[in-house]
Amino acid sequence: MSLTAKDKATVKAFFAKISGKADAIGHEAIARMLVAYPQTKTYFAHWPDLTPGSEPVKRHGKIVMGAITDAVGKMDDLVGGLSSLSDLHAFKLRVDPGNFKILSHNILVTFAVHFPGDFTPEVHVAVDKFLAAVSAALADKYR
Ligand code: HEG
Repeated sequence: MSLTAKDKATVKAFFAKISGKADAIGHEAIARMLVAYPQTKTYFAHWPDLTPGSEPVKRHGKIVMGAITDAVGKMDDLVGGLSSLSDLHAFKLRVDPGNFKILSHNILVTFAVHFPGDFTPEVHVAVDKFLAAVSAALADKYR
């Protein structure tokens, strides 16, 4: 399951390509997650508005995509690099780690919609492996 050197290079090249649209991608991925998997809304009950296009959804999309883009630079040590973020999700936010897979799915869908040409099967598998590795690192502190 770990990323090969080729996977890592593919992920880096793809994220370089999408960087200008990262905020919009993040927004759409979070918006899709909340609409298509409404059970995820429980974690955001404190937001005034959870609908697509709302300020909190936009803000959170930007924050999450920023953290994922940052993780691209930490691919050789995701567990170490994401340790404080894992701590936050495990002990403060108490997000069930199954939700990481749900968000990853919505990110992949959003990439496919916005970059149909660049999101080849080869990119798909490399980015899927990367998001799974990010999710595993985020779940590292749970027990
Ligand atoms: Mg999490 C906050 C990253 C999945 C629920 N998330 C955050 C923050 C970051 C982040 C960077 C801000 C941390 C801070 O304020 O210091 N989240 C992040 C990543 C991923 C992820 C990289 C997966 C790839 N988060 C995730 C999932 C859920 C969730 C699947 C729930 C379904 N995150 C969550 C909540 C907050 C954050 C409830 C606090 C949001 C707020 O109150 O603004």
